[in-house]
Amino acid sequence: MKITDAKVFLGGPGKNYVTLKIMTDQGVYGLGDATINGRETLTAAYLTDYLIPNLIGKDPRNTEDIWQFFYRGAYFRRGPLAMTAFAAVDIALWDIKAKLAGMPLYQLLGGKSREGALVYAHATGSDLEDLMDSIAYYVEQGYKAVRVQCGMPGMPSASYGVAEGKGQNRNYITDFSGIIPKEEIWDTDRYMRFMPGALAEIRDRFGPDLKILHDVHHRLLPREAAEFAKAVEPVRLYWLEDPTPADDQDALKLLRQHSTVPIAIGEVFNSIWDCNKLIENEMIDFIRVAVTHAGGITHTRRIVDLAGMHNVRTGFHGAPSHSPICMAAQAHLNAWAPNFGIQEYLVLGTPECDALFPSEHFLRDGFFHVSDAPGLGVDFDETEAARYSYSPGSLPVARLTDGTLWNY
Ligand code: CS2
Ligand code: MG
Repeated sequence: MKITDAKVFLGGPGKNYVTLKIMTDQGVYGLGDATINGRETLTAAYLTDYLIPNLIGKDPRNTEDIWQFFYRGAYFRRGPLAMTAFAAVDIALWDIKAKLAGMPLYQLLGGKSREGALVYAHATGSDLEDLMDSIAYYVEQGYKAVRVQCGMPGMPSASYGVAEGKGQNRNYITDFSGIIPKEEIWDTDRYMRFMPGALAEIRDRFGPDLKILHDVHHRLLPREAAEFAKAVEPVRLYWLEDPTPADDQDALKLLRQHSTVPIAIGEVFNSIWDCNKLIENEMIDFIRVAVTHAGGITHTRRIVDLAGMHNVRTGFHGAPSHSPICMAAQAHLNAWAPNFGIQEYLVLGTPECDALFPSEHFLRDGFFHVSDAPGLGVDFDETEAARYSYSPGSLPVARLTDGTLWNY
């Protein structure tokens, strides 16, 4: 069996999805995703200029050899762009393998460990009352878990995760007016004074059963994070996400000494080498890699297995910019993973998205149900794809009130 061709498609409804389609001499094709927010043209080029020419003629069933060929063959290993480009190829090859086997992909991973996978939605508000309405909206939709982000009184500019309007699929991250990022002003003191009280009010309003998640988005120094985690402990959060910059694997030591708040980190990680110490030293409770940014199914399941050995559960990244192909691949990993925790869920459900990526996956009562169709269970409509093209976009950057460049 041989790979005969591969194509990269750039664009999507309000998004710059990078979709890979690998074709074979037996007519079976596979789909992969190389979408990385704000750098999409680079992974598309990595695929077109380097990986696809090396794929032609190879046997698509040798997923491991092809993964090693690209990872070791790159010489300059790892990093977000390479691992995302490798991931697209890997996900597409697993799609082909599962289609050849006539099975949904999770069967090749070890079968189902659960029927539905718990998901969480993004509740957001320009102020606390607006956020309360957004939470109520998702609770009415049947969600058991919501992430809560809101604007803070007197904060010089919008804060991370604050979007206008209600309902799903609002874009509050990528600004499609070009690649020059907007600058937001961040005030840690104001956040430390406001957010613990706001989280406590949310717990009071929605009671003990709602799973409440909050994303600090890398904004606090280790000492501040320890103080903040201690202050929010009574709220019994489901998790506190990225309290400190993720590249400092020692930043959580102080926090762990002063608080038992569950910690989730990992969305900016691209390989097991970015998080092995955090996992082995049991500094986190949830690992948040995205299969698209962490080298695909072949590498992500190694991270899941290492996490499982240390009682760390999965909490895969699934931001508004993530492609339905990424979400489908994660749905299969979530159906299998013995140490599954929760899935961030925001993508599927728009008519345009469903037309471009038809699938039988579905959400019911806050649980995601993976399709039993062979392969990933998501398809790609090339006629629909022709409607979309790349539009330059960027993530904001953050500065402190004295102008110091800070973590977005
Ligand atoms: C966020 C992301 O969903 C999350 O947890 O941290 O939305 C993140 O801001 C984006 O993926 C950046 O592209
Ligand atoms: Mg996050």
